[in-house]
Amino acid sequence: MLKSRLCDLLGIEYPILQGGMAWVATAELAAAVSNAGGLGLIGAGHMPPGPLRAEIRKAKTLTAKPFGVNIMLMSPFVKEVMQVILDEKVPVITTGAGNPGEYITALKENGTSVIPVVASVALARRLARTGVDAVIAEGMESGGHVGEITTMALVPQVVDAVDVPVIAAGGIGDARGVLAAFALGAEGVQIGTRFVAASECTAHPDYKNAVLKAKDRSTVVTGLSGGHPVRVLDNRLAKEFAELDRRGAPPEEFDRLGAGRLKAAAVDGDIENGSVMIGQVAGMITEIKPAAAIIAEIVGAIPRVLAGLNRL
Ligand code: TUI
Repeated sequence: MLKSRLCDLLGIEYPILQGGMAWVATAELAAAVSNAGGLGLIGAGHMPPGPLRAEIRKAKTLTAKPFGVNIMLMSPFVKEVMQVILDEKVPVITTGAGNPGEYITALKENGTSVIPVVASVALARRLARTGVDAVIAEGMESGGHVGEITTMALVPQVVDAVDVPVIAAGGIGDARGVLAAFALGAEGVQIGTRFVAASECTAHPDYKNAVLKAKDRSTVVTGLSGGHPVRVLDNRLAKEFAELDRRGAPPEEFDRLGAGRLKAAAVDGDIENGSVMIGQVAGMITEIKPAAAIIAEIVGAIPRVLAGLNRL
């Protein structure tokens, strides 16, 4: 029912990619999403090469289907991490928070599909010329590091600018969002926040419950004045960041305040002083269930949503 050229490209049943959330998207979640017919990803974040290799090997024991790794290009380990991807013959990588240009040739020669996240038309255009397999156009509804444009405005502009398949991300949590993205010209979707509330997600229970408790206006973007805008739950830490924004603090102060906070939230469950990186769709997520049930629910609701559109 839900098919696109992305399915053939990546060897998956449904064109649904799981967001590569650092500290949240571990081998267990990635394997569960891949086993359910989507593309699961391990979020490498700032992981050093050794632990990442172990996580990739664990995922290989949990699924025989293709899975990927999301690489955060601001990581201090990015060069070593790329070598791990090559050694382990990871079939797909997505990249975030930067330009993966210098790594593309080696990855392609290795047989790894490269799918960068872009938050602007200019970067999409530049990267499409370097041989990437697809791009993820991520709107500012997403959790974590974000650009400035909404999914609704960004996706069709990226679709018009590049020939490779475009995957929409940001603000997509159910079948309505998936079909809206396809209406904008996307050929796939990346879903993050909905999978935080997957049973297989190994994040701290309080982090997962923060998604269930969140309403439409529960997140804010911090760091807008300091160079790295990040969408997070509006908690005590977010208010400290807002104070830095108000007085135009230098980027180092943002980095110092943010250090270790994602782990504090996702692993230790400190959802007041930690960085709870969830998107605006959290407001419509009300239950924890297996990744396979989430995907089945999304795919199963497509005909009903389509029928509603056809009645217009
Ligand atoms: O990367 C993400 N989301 C993330 S990364 C992350 S870890 C982090 N922790 C603390 C501070 C900052 C990050 C948490 N969430 N999404 C993909 C994404 N990439 N969104 C936006 C971008 C992006 C932004 C600017 C990609 C490229 C870019 O510019 C590169 C260039 O050269 O123009």
